[in-house]
Amino acid sequence: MSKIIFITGATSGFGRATAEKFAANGYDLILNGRRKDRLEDLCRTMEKRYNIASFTLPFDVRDEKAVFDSIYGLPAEWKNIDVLFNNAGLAMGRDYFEEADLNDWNVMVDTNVKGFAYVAKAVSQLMAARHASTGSAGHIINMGSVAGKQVYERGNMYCASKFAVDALNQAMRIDLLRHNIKVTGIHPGAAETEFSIVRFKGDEETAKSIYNGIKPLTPEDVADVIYYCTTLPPHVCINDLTITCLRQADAIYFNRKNQ
Ligand code: NDP
Ligand code: 8X3
Repeated sequence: MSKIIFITGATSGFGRATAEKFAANGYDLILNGRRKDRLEDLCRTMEKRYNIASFTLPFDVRDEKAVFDSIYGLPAEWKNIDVLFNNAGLAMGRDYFEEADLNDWNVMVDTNVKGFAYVAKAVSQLMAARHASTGSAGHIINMGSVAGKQVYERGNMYCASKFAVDALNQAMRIDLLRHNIKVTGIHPGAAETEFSIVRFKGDEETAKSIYNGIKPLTPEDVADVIYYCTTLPPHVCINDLTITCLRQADAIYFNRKNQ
């Protein structure tokens, strides 16, 4: 039986690249996101290209009932999840604190914190049950950010949501110890995905300017690191990992000169 990875936010960026990386290494895929057509296209492509099986699980992670019903309703053979890549998330807006849009704040907290926690809770229950019955343990990989390690100007609620991810990553590592579940937090810096287009609400010029003078991470760079974390011996767990491109030191400092 092949191993199974469940990826939230698989319609784009890190989620999509990670789906391909794991499929290329023989994993079967459970893929989530809201854009159903993209999920179905990706599943068909991965099945044909890598001869693996796949299952689409389209839901909005903010919808508590949809999250728990979808995950608990998985067919028995798909409940044996080896790896959860808890990745769905977004930034909305880049405004000064007092000028920020409350709707943007609500969407970020509902998605990056509450939705993130719903998915992890549902899947960790499945992993704990499987560990109790078969002894086989799972691995949860949580998508944080350098924005969850250091606050930057006009990052306010996005940074707060990713600080919460960092706290929940640490909390899961502690509470899930008794089930031998590995928990890994991944904290990338700037990577060129649809992230900035979403953050700047379709303003492609501003989105592009984020990467001026640097060669940012690619989704494939991050997918390679995530895959590596899952290849370590059973007794070894990477708890926390920050990755940036060469020209980014942390959430604030970039070397955009001497291109
Ligand atoms: P993308 O915009 O390319 O991908 C985001 C993914 O999240 C999409 O598949 C989107 O799918 C999904 N998503 C968003 N909201 C929801 C929701 N409510 N329910 C289900 N799925 C949702 O960006 P990235 O790949 O860059 O972002 C992935 C994660 O990485 C995010 O958590 C982000 O905060 C984090 N990150 C990004 C960095 C970057 O520079 N790019 C750096 C550090 C962290 P759909 O719209 O189909 O629902
Ligand atoms: C995304 C990276 O630097 O835009 O989490 O916050 S950053």
